[in-house]
Amino acid sequence: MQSDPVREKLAYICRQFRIPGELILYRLIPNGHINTAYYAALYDGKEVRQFLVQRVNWYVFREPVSMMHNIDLITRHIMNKERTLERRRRLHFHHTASGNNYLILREKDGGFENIEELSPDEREKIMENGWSQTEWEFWRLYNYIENSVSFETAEGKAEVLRMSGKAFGKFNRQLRDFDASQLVESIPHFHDTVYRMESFQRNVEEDPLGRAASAGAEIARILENLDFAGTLCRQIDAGELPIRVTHNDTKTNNILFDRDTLDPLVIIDLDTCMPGLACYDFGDTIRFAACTAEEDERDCEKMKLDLTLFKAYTEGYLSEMGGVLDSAERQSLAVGAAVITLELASRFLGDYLVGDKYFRIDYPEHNLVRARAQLALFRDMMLHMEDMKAIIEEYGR
Ligand code: GN1
Ligand code: MG
Repeated sequence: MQSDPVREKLAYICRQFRIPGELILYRLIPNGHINTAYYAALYDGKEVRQFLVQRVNWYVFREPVSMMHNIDLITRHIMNKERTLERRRRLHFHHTASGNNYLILREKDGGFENIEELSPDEREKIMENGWSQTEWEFWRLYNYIENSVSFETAEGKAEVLRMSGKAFGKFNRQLRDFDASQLVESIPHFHDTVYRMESFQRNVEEDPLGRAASAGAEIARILENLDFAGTLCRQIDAGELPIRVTHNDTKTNNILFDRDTLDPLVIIDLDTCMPGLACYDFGDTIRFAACTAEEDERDCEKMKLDLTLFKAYTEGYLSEMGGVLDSAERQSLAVGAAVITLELASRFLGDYLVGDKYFRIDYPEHNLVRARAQLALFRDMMLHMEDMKAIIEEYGR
């Protein structure tokens, strides 16, 4: 039989996480721009068990061990609230023999080496600069949620948006009494839009690959909106918006729904759960799914805000969070959608300028195309700001 290095690595990882049986099937799960995930099925002679095996991008998540600790605390907090033990409604991370919910490995001598085999001193050295090398890899393994489905876009379905709003609204509500001081910021300044704009301006000035000339119009569009970009940061500084614990990456593909009933089962990708604003979570789903084209649509004419989908999401979200948000927060929701969209445009474009180090790309100008699509959506959101606010008022009453 031909050797298959991916299969061998996944089989090794499953053994380290003490999963019995033989790896009979795996496939790459293509969504997500940062981490790399595989579906894996193992058969132990009696039953088939299915898992998600995921390599965490250490360059992006500089303190992955702390991040796994965050996730552990958050999933436990939610579990305690829910009192439901149904396996399909929770994320369960498996542990290695030394009790870690992660595994750090490297390829060695045609096989693999687990960092736990090294001395504490050697381990510490690797952990310190783990993000800046590619030799050591950070992996985790959790339960695969059966008969579930996720949505890359809402595909025009208002019901998907309504249910997504309910799911993220409930998630925000469940975390309202979570003590944020327990969390390590997995990515500092993640939605600090002022900081993001400063980094972007630095990327433009340095222009290390000479790409800025090919993106002049897009750069100008971002720079002319610097003041608007700072809106939420100014409100935070003025103490006008309360800091909550938020998900911060609320794309609809981060919710697993029951395939038959569309019941939201579980929210995944908790990597960026950190202190944040309610409007980040509200806004990022709007950006991703309440629109008429995909995040990387090449034809910007096709990219518009879809107010029917916006309305559906608002209804779902406020059915959970309506009684929790104060009036300043409610008013920030529509602005949040536009700020998050502009912020992501600057992140995509900044990454394009420095050589695509952060977001995975499928073709050379992918990040530029993504930035253009986000800017088109941003423009349409600004045109419909008052419409968005009116819908929020309607459901927020
Ligand atoms: C990244 O990896 P993924 O697809 O969950 C990014 C988000 C962006 C998103 C855009 C850690 O999310 O912030 O909004 O791409 N995640 C991180 O699709 O930077
Ligand atoms: Mg993510």
